[in-house]
Amino acid sequence: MKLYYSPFACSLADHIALEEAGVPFEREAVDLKTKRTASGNDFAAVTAKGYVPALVLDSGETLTENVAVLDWIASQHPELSVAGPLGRTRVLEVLSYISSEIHRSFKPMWHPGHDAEKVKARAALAAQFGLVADGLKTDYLFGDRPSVADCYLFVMLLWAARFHVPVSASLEAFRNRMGARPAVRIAMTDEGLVNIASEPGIEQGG
Ligand SMILES: N[C@@H](CCC(=O)N[C@@H](CS)C(=O)NCC(=O)O)C(=O)O
Repeated sequence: MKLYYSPFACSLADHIALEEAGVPFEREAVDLKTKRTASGNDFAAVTAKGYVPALVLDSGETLTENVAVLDWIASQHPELSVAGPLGRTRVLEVLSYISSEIHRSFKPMWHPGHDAEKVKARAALAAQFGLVADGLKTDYLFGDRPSVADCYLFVMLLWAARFHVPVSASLEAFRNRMGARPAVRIAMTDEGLVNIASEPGIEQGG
């Protein structure tokens, strides 16, 4: 199994989930501007979509789209899923909200200029994170251990810190809690992410 990622991109969620699962996997960085992989290959040969994450399974099939990749990881590793009749649906509900609302709202932040759009995006994000904070009643979204949804939320909160989006004290505490997990430290170290909130050199994402 091989994860194609870009440092500090949304693929960090999948990277963290695979580390949390404790499974062996290969990983290769992708330059999102040139669309070349670290070994010099054309990323279009992996996925014509040209964006990360892409997870090549041992069967040779390639999965794309964060919601699908994270759902697949949870299906293989029940400790990262949520039990009960509505468990999987609730996780998909959060993953979809993060993907289609929060992740999308960050788009203007990744591009130079567009100051008015950034002001609007920051306000939208503050409201969206507020909704998530209202639902955070335990250490993690669904109890006392993280699911794949927490991995994705954590990455969005790193982006919030990077782009000065205000979030609640409860979400800041969640970010610190996730950030202290050994699997998260490993994934972030692998991606060369230290002092990420103030890291000015990382511009590929969104
Ligand atoms: N629909 C995709 C979007 C993934 C996405 O936006 N990936 C970004 C990094 S966070 C990317 O690779 N952008 C480069 C590009 O689109 O050219 C998903 O949800 O997985």
